[in-house]
Amino acid sequence: MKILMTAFEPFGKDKINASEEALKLLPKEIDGVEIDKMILPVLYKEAAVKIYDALCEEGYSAVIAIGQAAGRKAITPEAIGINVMHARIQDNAGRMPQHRKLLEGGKDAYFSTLPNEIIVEKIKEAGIPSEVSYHAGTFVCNDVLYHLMYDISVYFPNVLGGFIHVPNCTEQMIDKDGFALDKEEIKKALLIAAKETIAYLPKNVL
Ligand code: PCA
Repeated sequence: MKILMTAFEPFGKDKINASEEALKLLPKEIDGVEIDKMILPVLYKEAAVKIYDALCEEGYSAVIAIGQAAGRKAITPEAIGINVMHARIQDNAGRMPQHRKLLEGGKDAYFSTLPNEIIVEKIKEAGIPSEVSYHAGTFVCNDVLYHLMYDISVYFPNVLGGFIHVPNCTEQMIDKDGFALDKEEIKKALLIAAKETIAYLPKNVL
């Protein structure tokens, strides 16, 4: 059995992305389950297509997509992806869609199927701030969550999926103020999220 964990390359003014820095620190295997890691481009559509292609090629039991949300003060599993693209900054191809739908005729929203409340409880027990978020924004992370859950509902109904936003990591705060977590702490939280997702999988897929 394998699960896929994705993070993002840097975007905007950032030289690094906290999600990528933390994902790199995770082991290749967790509780006997193989972890495939993938770094996604910060591109509307292409990032989501990369996950779809991976799901077609490999038999994943779960997909945990991860991204950075500067300004967040906690590890925030996202509950919902909405059918909106509206960019405040350019994606890495210079695109800035405004007030558009991700999927014409698509449902308004899809929910994550990760055990978000359990993940939050366990991360808090480890002394790391965490809460469920009900708004993944309208940039590329929301695109990935919406399309991942659309693809799962239509093509891969046995796969668990969802998205986790992480705060900035301390390395990004050299020339700015604001909240950040050590990348080792973020890694610890993501490890807990993976463990709880694995524990939540139906026993017959193990
Ligand atoms: N965060 C952005 C996209 C890539 C990332 O790490 C977002 O929240 O949409």
